Amino acid sequence: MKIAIAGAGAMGSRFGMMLHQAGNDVILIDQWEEHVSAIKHNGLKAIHDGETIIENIPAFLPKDITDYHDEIDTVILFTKAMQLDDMLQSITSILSEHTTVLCLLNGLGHEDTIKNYVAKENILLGNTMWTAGLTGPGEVNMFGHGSVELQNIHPKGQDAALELVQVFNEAGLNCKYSEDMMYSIWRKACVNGTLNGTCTILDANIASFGSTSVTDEIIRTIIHEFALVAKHEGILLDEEEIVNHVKSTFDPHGIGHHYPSMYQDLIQKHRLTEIDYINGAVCKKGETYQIATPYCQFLTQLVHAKEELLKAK
Ligand code: NAD
Ligand code: AOT
Repeated sequence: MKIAIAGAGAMGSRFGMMLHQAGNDVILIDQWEEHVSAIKHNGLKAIHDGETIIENIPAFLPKDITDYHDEIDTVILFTKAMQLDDMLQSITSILSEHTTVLCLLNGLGHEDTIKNYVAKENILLGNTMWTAGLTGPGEVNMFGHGSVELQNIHPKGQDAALELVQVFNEAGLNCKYSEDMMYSIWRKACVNGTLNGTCTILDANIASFGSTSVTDEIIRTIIHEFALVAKHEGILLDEEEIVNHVKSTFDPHGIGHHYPSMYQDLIQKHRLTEIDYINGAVCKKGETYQIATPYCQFLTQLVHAKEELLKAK
């Protein structure tokens, strides 16, 4: 399959690497010049569970993608939430009526942005429990195991969705066709809503956050707030199952050593975060539905305060 990764940061590099290793025709698109240049000159380097792998994968800056004329079967969107609109604007030249676009970003509401650029028949929504971190230009650290879920938003997109599930599984990405992707998106939003802001403010990885005496109460309260709001949108979250799902990530032999992407952004790189698309989105919806979401609100405020203190950009 001919696949373009739109946003070849930590996760885009991981997926690009695994899909390329499985024999797909992959291209990477990213605006970070040093990163693209390093991949062009030295290949994409990954430390995969301690072992170094290098793959030569074509990499492009967005300004150069307009010169690219091969038909792309699938675009995988992997920017941060606040970068999605700009990315879609810069890749319109590679989107044909036969191009399927899969969104794997964390957070809520991305379909509204994508619908401005892509026909509904061509949109797939998904999410992933894989993790990754960039260690420098052209270098990605990938450890632990994960999974992917995806689904078409229009019945006409189902064949493309099922084909992509197969391509992902051939690449070892452990992918499942979701029968209810909006539920899956809210379930993953609960993972990020309980772990990303908290680990960022506490300067902790997932396992450390999981080890405190107050963690259980924090995650239950946040998940309850998500569930109250989701219910207003017709999505009935199984809170107990989701609490256990979040706790399953604490295992230090699994992905417990992962520092969430929000931590990587704000604490390590002084970048603005996706908090407004996770806990912040739940607060905003809560205001509309007149549901109090005090833990989500406080966490959103703390993360924004930290962004200010660190002069995040
Ligand atoms: P990242 O910041 O490492 O990568 C995003 C990349 O997109 C960057 O390299 C950036 O240069 C590029 N980009 C942004 N706007 C662009 C534009 N207009 N044109 C070209 N390139 C552009 O982010 P990430 O950690 O890979 O996360 C991507 C998404 O996946 C986020 O929604 C995140 O929450 C989610 N996620 C991350 C992890 C993780 O472990 N890192 C795990 C699961 C999900
Ligand atoms: C994560 N991490 O989604 C993934 O870093 O944004 C992130 C992220 C799977 C399980 C637990 C955390």
